[in-house]
Amino acid sequence: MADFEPRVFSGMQPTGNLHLGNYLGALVRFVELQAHYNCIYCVVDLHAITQAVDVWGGPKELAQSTRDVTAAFIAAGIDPKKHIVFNQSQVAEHAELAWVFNCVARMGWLNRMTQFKEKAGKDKENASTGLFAYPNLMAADILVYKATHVPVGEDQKQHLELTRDIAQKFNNDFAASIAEHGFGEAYFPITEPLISGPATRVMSLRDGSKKMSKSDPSDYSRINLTDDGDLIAQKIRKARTDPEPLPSEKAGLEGRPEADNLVGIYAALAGRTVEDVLGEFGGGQFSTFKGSLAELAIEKLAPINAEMRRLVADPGYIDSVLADGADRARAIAAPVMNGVRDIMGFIGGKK
Ligand code: AQP
Repeated sequence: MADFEPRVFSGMQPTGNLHLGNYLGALVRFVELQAHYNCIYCVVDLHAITQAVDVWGGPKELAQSTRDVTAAFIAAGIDPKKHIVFNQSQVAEHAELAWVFNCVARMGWLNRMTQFKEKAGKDKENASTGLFAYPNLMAADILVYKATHVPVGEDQKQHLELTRDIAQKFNNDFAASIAEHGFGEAYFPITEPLISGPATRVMSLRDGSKKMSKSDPSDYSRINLTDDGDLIAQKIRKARTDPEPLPSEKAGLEGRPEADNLVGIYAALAGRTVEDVLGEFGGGQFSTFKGSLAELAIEKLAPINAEMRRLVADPGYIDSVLADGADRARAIAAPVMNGVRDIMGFIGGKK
């Protein structure tokens, strides 16, 4: 495989408030990776509209959520000057490459995607075709920058495997044209998923078998980055648990998804191991543990919350960050897309 310049890309949907799952599963890692890579972080508004309008809320809510997610990125520690932060719809190459990938990916591949099955639910006939083709757009988001590393939560693993399959098929199907145009033996990298945030799968506070999600109708299922201290404490107090005390060993969490989730959240926020946390709280009542968890969550999230509020109060600044990021993203994406046009035989590729 040809050498590709290391580059990180990842995105988050502006479908509502970012929550603790987005934070621990992805955002914390986004921030760390800045020290080692050139990073591109995208607010994926074209993905948000794949769901029903009442889920993403309509035009005004979409604009607001896009600014909120951008504010969360910056408040959590992403530097939009050193790296790139922008919203997807400002760089048309994402949608253009996604169309080509619609023609590379196979129906059978997409039919296996569990996220579509979960989000479409029983009413598959009524899901948008965009929701079905979502993973092709995600592959385009990543590959239009030839990104080599993608930090995500566990739930996105399958989509990243599909991204790798699409890159491989494109490189194989058009190998002769890729070589003929001087791009060597592979045009797209086979991207590495980085699934290693402090908690790669945070579950709902109401149901330990469902992941914490922005679009869950119950606000008590998640801790939003915008929640104030009182609300965080209330949500943790009301989080579902079982009647047993906490175990002292990790094995004792088996078959107890709610307990497992809360202990995992504590460990991730504290930067400690699950064993260590159980060493402190094992044998005790949930109420004591929940009190400490609430304190810890408030301590970690309050500074981010305060900074988000400050940033959101200045939409002009947020919009200027997104515009500047989009210009710099486009400067990388445009030549990659031009190369695709040449490879595909589209006349007038070079601009
Ligand atoms: N519960 C989670 N635990 C760990 N990581 C998570 N991520 C999402 N939920 C969890 C990671 O956050 C990143 C951004 O995800 P997204 O907002 O683009 O979409 P999503 O995965 O579909 O998240 P939601 O909250 O479930 O959104 P809705 O409800 O709008 O679909 C990804 O890296 C994801 O893995």
